Amino acid sequence: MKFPNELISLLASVQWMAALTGAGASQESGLRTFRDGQSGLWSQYKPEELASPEAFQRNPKLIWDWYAWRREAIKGVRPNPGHYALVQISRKVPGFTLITQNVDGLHAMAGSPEVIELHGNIHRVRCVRGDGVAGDWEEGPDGIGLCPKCGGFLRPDVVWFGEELPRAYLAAAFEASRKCEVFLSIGTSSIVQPAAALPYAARNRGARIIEINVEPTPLTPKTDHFLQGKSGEILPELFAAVWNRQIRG
Ligand code: BV8
Repeated sequence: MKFPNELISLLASVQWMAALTGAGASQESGLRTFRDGQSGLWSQYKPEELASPEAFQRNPKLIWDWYAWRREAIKGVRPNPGHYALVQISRKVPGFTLITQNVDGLHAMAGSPEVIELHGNIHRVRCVRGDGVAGDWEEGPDGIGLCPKCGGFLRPDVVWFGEELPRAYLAAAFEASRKCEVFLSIGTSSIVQPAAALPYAARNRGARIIEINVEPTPLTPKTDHFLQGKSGEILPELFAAVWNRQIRG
């Protein structure tokens, strides 16, 4: 992809950058996106219907099994070149903050040193009664994880619709968005709040907004650069166009 010179010189000198990723950033690792991720038995459900405390209350087994199916689908999935390019970019930008809506853990697997996981992580579970986080767990007679401390149900350590995001993570994400000179929105439909408000918080402080997506989103009209295409292709090309040039001096 040919990048505008203005974009290349902007990035070559940037000191503060915030990047927000969505399910599209993991799509080229072979993970279907959140909205079109349902297949087989699960295609009869909308993900938003399942990813909620009410759904778990109503039918814990169904929800527990949905996450077990998703964990299974993620097994063996590896980061793609887009994840690795973000690790490279973080080494070039002194004030770089990576924020993700994804729960797949692929950024950490790619080597990103710090990731703000706004919506939690599907590989972790926690007790429905408290905050104890278990890495592995016993399952009860109905196949649902049981808390080793209180014996109550375990649940995935993710943020469901209608649930508050971890306050410290959200505060850190807004702080980075307000401080950055460049906000990079990658592979997200820019619909789910409060994550979708982050680029606007950056823009309101004068940051330039760059979006990478295979199709326009509600954010696109507000961006300074809309790079249409796959993030696993565009991010490595963008890194080469900006920072490799610096390496050659
Ligand atoms: C909150 C974890 C308040 C779980 C997720 C009405 C009723 C109830 C709530 C609301 C309502 N209206 C608004 C709300 C708020 C709600 C919300 O925003 N709803 C939306 C649907 C309108 N938000 C919440 O409920 C949040 N909590 O508001 O709490 C509160 C406050 C205080 C106290 C108490 C309560 C919680 C939101 C978090 C929900 N959890 N995930 C799980 O994963 O199971 S969100 C879920 O959707 C995913 O994690 C994902 O992050 C998110 C958005 O999806 P995307 O990542 O954008 O993925 P998507 O599939 O949508 O799009 C993929 C994009 O990639 C597309 O644009 C596509 O074009 C692009 N793409 C595809 N391939 C590529 C690509 N791009 C580049 N390269 C490619 N190769």
